[in-house]
Amino acid sequence: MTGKTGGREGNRADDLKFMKIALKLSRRGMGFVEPNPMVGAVVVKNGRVLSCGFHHDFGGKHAETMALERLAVPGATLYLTLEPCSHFGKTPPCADLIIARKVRRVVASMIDPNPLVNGAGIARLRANGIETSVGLCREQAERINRHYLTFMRSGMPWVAVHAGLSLDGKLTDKSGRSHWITPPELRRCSHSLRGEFSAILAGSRTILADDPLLTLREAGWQGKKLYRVVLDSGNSLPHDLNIFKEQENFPLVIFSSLAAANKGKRVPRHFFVPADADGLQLPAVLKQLAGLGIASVLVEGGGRVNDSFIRQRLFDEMVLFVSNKVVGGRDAVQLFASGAEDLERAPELTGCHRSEFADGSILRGYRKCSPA
Ligand code: AOF
Ligand code: ZN
Repeated sequence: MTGKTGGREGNRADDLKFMKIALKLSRRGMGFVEPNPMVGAVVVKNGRVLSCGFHHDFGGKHAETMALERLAVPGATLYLTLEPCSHFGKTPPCADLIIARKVRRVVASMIDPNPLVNGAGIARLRANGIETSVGLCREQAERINRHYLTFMRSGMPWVAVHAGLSLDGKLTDKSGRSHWITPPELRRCSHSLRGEFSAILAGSRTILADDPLLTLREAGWQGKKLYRVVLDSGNSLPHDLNIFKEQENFPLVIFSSLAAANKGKRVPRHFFVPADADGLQLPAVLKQLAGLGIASVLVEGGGRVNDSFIRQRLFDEMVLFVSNKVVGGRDAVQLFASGAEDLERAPELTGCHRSEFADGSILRGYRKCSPA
């Protein structure tokens, strides 16, 4: 969708160059802004960048305000990775600030699906004589904000399944040990991966077997709030486990079955949901997480939990850390142990990206049919 209300069109190559800067900027809010979007803003006049901004953290200033608050820029062009807001939320409408600053032209990557905005930001700019254009780098902008868009459109979090595998798709060796399947270099990356999400989720078996902290200790993520979600249908986690530590920065959320509710709540955010032969009903779990404002979940296993998310097609993305080892063995746990009904219905990834390391690789892709 593009539209003009006077003034000359900008140079396409320049538009692309400045929008790329805005997109790159927007990513600096990654991990800190959810469930709100990552947004980048660049103010340009006569081919020069006058100022820029991005959304730093949840509830903070919007990107447009960061870029325009101390600047009167009559005649400038503003590049935005998302339509400006038109509503009074935690902050006043950015569309009004853009009008007040006398911006001549706004180039935005996409319309904001937030029902409070949904085209009204762009409409207000146009009604005030500002030239607008929407859709430049839309695909890239949508991919960057895939968590936000899924959460806004479906009311459910974006789900990524994460696993460390041998070259032949095993999560463990035949004695059931998993810890050393992925080499140390890749394991470090897997910690940083947590930073991109609002929550990490694991099953009680993994928690009991490994007693992990499931926190985020990598540089660059200080101050980030990361929910730790544990599926414990029987409500029987002993209180001395590491997972009960550090709840201030890493709030613990537990899900147990309705049948285990009589054992009481172990943490303030302890929810009881229906269970069936498969375990806890995962759509009910995800719905509850969405209710906490969690827009993205990284599923970290173990084998059974990953298998349930894959079998029920309740994932949007897969991030696989693949070592160069061939482990083999009929008893070794596989990534998708229950298996597809047939080849045609096997889950498939698209838009895959592979990073190579000395001792393995990281494969990242979206489930075909997922919105990204
Ligand atoms: C952001 N950052 O840079 C832009 C947003 O609750 P509020 O007032 O922070 O408003 C959140 C909504 O504002 C958000 O869902 C989106 O529709 C719009 N734009 N939000 O957090 C930004 N530009
Ligand atoms: Zn705004």
